[in-house]
Amino acid sequence: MTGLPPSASSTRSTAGARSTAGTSGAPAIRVAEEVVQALADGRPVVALESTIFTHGLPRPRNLAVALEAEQQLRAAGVVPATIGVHAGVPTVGLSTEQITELSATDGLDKVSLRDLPVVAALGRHGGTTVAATAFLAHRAGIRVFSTGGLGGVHFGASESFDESADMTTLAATPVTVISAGVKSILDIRATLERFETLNIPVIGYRTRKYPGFYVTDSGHEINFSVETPEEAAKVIDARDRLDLPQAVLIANPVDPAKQLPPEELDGILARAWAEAERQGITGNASTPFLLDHIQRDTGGRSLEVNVEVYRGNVRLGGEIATALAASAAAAADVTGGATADVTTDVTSGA
Ligand code: PSU
Ligand code: MN
Repeated sequence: MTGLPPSASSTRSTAGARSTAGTSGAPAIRVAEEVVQALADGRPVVALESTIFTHGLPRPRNLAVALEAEQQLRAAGVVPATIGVHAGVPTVGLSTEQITELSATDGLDKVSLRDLPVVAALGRHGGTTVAATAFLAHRAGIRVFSTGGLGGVHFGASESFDESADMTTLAATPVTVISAGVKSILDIRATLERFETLNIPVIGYRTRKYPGFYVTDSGHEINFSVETPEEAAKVIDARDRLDLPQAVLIANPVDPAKQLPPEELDGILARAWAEAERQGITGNASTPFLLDHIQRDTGGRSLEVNVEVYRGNVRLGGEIATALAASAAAAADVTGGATADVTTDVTSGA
């Protein structure tokens, strides 16, 4: 999976050489040269989202966390690709200057996949959600994406229909997403059911307990776990050889010593919901509101857990990307580049 699909073009080619995008001639997606090179060389790359620092974390911590994640990956020999929309350009591999600008801009858009053409056309800045980030990462040829918490099914969704497009997008986007579960404010049971319906595999990293973002164990069981990055890479390679279209979700729990006290969580969430209801906060404004409430309610402890969760996912994303790069290199050695997808000596009688 090296090289760029036709819709993407590198920053070097924005002048036109590899420009492919429709009538305007401007590339639809800008991919940083460093990312293009790393992918072409088969070196590990990890995508990072931008909603986490445009909408998820308070200033000035947001910028520090975004830059730290990039440094963490570089220190592990992995190329980071922070993804967002800068002045209408969906960008895979934002520069430090662009990340700094986005993290300090007021009122910028939270961009899910449906919003992408709109902010692109209107030339706006935006933080990309898991859905939009996964789409852009995949279009650029990146296989691994680390985030904090995924979107999912909100409580009361059977009436409100409030379900994140993260889920349906991941059903059709064959990347690997490392998270610590879904956002703490969601209906986790319903979200796990939805992942099942959408054929999205959920795999615990060294656990069969689905993590609860702020807490190590949400109380929900999952069917499978892997013990090492190499084992995760095998699952991803198997998905690709089967040519399945959906993401693989790796659920990576926060260290139990660093979680919020689990016995406090229900009370914290109940107070946040009650306040959102009192103030009439709904729709995609709820997450920032609830997270901000939780942060103040916990005297900043939730923020520290959030940062810790993200660090853990960035670390594991780097390890899995490295394992995938090694397995791709080994496969190229054995087959001289060609991999057989279908073998004819299948003996089982169906
Ligand atoms: N997790 C957080 N804070 C966030 C998000 C996740 O702790 O802000 C973002 C992610 O970008 C995720 C998005 O993709 O929320 C989902 O939003 P919605 O439910 O509106 O689709
Ligand atoms: Mn929603």
